[in-house]
Amino acid sequence: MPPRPIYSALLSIIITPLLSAEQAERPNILLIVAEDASPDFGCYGNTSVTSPHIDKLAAEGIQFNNAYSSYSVSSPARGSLLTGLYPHQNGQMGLATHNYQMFPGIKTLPKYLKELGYITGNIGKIHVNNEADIPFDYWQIRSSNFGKKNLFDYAKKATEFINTADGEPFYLQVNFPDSHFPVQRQVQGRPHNIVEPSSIKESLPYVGILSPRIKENIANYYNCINRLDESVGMLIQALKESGQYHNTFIFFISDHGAQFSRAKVTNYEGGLKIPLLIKYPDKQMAGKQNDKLVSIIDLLPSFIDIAGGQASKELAGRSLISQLEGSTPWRRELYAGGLGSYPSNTYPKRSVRDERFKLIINEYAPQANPAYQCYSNAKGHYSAGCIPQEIQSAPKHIRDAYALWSAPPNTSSTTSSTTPTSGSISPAPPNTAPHSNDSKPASGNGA
Ligand SMILES: [Ca+2]
Repeated sequence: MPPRPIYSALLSIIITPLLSAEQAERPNILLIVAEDASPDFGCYGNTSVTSPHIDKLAAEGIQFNNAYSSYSVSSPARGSLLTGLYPHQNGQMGLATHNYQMFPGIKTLPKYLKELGYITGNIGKIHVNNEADIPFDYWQIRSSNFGKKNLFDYAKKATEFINTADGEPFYLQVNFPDSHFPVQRQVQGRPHNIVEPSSIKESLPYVGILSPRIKENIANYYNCINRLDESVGMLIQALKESGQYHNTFIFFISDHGAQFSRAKVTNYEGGLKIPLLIKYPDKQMAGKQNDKLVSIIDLLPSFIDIAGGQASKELAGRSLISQLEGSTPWRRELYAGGLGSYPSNTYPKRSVRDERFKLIINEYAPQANPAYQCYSNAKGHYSAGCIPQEIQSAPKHIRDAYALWSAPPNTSSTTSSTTPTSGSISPAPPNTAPHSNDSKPASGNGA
């Protein structure tokens, strides 16, 4: 055997230890995406739901109490997740179902992470166009599965993907269908813990109305949350059985808020506020709470950070891993968009908020808001909306909040929102003009 050139020998001495160290520092990333779920979990203070698996992620990780989506409809929100950009920056300003799409050739999450040596997988719906620009190595269960059937398949596919990664660092995104409408009470025996309408004593804070019909919808929305938690439990169990749990960052979010009046498709708190939890591979952040303004646009920079890369400053978001702690200044304002999601519902709006106030621009005002009309018809995806008779029988300050949503001014500023009651319809102060504790509306469709 001829002697190896000396430079080759030196190179192997230099490179081998570096690669080993790099491998050891490259954890996996699991992103769990709920659908149309506001922060209605035990860890966020909801006592009507049963969410032990999600609560455990919070207990063993960091819980964000002021996390927001960029747009309260699926495709634009998920486009932000995949690009680290606001919808107007990446082009995905409406529903993929209605042929809205990102700008051709745009750089997306799997492109970034594959460059950094990660194997990338997606399970469940993506709902962003064009798929050619979202080149996951593995992609299974492409349907929306709003029927919520065969939920164990998501865990089974996760095991299959992790085996495919074969020890290489991986990014896996799992998109569950709960709690998108229809809000089924139970499907194939799930959830095991059923919430009955008779147990619902309070409306959702931003809805403010509790008729028997709304009560049943809220109970079944909570059943979706319970079913989602069971799905998360099965997925975490699969990760543990793969042997990779100890070396995986687990993120949990929703794409945007629940589909009730004054929530999804609006720029109110009920539409934009989302849960966000991060469980580190170890327990260094266990039990931490964070109140800073964070967003779905911050996820991609966080993943790039974990993977050992450096996110471009051209991205709108920032890493929640290395830039949130310490003395680095964090943002003081956060933005959100809203176009209407599909042509017949077009009603553009933009909002910006700080820790106390939100400003919403309704570009088509004083034209009536089509989202209000959709919800008041209470059909299809909007079936949990409040109908005119329910609104008319509500106290005056609630009627006024709905009237404001129906026909907003062009610009409205509001009190805000980082408090536990944020987004709620607060009691009208005596001898003052009634107001909503939250700002103006939006329009759009579900998905
Ligand atoms: Ca959605």
